[in-house]
Amino acid sequence: MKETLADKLNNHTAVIGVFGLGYVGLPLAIEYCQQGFRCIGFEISPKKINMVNSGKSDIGDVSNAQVKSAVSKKLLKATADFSLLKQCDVATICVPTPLSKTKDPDVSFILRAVEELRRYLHKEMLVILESTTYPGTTEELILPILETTGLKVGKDFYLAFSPERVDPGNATYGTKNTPRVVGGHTPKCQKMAKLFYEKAINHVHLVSSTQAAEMVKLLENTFRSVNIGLVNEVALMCDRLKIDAWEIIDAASTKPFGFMPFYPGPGLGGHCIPIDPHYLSWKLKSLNYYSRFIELAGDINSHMPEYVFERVTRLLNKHQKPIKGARIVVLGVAYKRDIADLRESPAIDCIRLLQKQGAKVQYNDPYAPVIKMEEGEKGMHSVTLTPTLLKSADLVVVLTDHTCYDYQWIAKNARLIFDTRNATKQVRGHSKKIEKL
Ligand code: SAJ
Repeated sequence: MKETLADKLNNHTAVIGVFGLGYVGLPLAIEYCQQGFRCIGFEISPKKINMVNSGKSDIGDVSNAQVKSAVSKKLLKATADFSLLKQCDVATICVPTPLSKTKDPDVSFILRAVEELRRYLHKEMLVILESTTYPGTTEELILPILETTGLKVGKDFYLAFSPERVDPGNATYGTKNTPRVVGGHTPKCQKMAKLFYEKAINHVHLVSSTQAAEMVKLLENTFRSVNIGLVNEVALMCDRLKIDAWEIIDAASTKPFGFMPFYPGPGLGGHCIPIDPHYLSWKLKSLNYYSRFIELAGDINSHMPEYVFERVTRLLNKHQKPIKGARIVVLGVAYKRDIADLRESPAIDCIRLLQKQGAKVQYNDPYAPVIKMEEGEKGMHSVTLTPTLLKSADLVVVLTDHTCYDYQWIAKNARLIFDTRNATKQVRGHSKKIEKL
């Protein structure tokens, strides 16, 4: 009697296929290797394939030792040979879902993975999409492609959606202890997906459909984008009211119920929060609904670099220093603290705006030694932070509040600081030279 998928999951002989060994796929594969499952990572990047197979990780949340251990135990291998999908009992799709130039969803990575899956789909296979996408993607886009094989969903193979919830750099929550939301296309699909995730993840939360699971993720990230947009607008209001926005937010945070602090910043970075809500608004537009909150928050957040530029110009003027020729040192260019990721980083937009008006900008970021600016723009290298560098700057701008910086030392040596992250809140004795967003 052929072993069922349930049997293979229960005796840990199921082979797990992971499309995309990025910040979602690699931690997921490692989790399953640690439970003794064999995992095959399907990658299009030869560099990534060689790196993983030589026991190395380029993902901050996964150590080289973890990859080396999984590879040496022959539990993990990376490959571009999609025919190995024949050996897989589960296939999770963890590929990027960016926006196109016209701000429409770009599901081409998902489609490329599903096309390969179609060629090797077999009975008792479980397919799970984890990439963040608009409600309906799993049922309207993926299912029809897989059913061209003649296999029936819920009977021959199983299909589910479970949103990834990776928070890069989060030392408390990782793949294993972050609750998983799972929606199956049929009850049997859901049952199999639940059984799969329970083998490596502490808590699984079931919802009634793949659309519901797709919508959960978009609510989570739209919630962040809209609240960050709100607090960025509060910063603009407080600027006009001559009130310290950070003081207001800290005070509001003393309310033990009904409030959750978000903080102003130079804009929205990362590959999720600036992008995911537009997947939702795009889908709703196709249903003749205009998602006002999403569009408004997107507008406010995307204009924060221009606001930072306006504040910097105003501050330099106050010190009789024109922006043109001003020597500016930027601290931190990653899209958020204590990580190396530069994707959609608003810091780069801020630097570009300053350079465009003739400022002489240098940056320091211990996590980002190089910034590859756009086509035709000169790349930049992180400069070493020295007292001389700080003293010679007309202005030091904190754009990313890495915790490795000694802000007291920076304030001691800098002549003037514009702090967009309230990173200098613990600094004593230099308040006259510090202005905050
Ligand atoms: N930001 C602010 N003010 C805030 C919070 C964030 O300006 O109060 C900025 C950050 O500096 C960053 C951007 O927003 O540029 C996104 O920040 P983020 O903390 O949401 O970080 P991400 O995008 O790396 O991770 C988020 C996850 N973060 C948290 O839950 C804390 C989570 O929403 C998702 O797991 C993840 O996106 C994802 O993959 O969708």
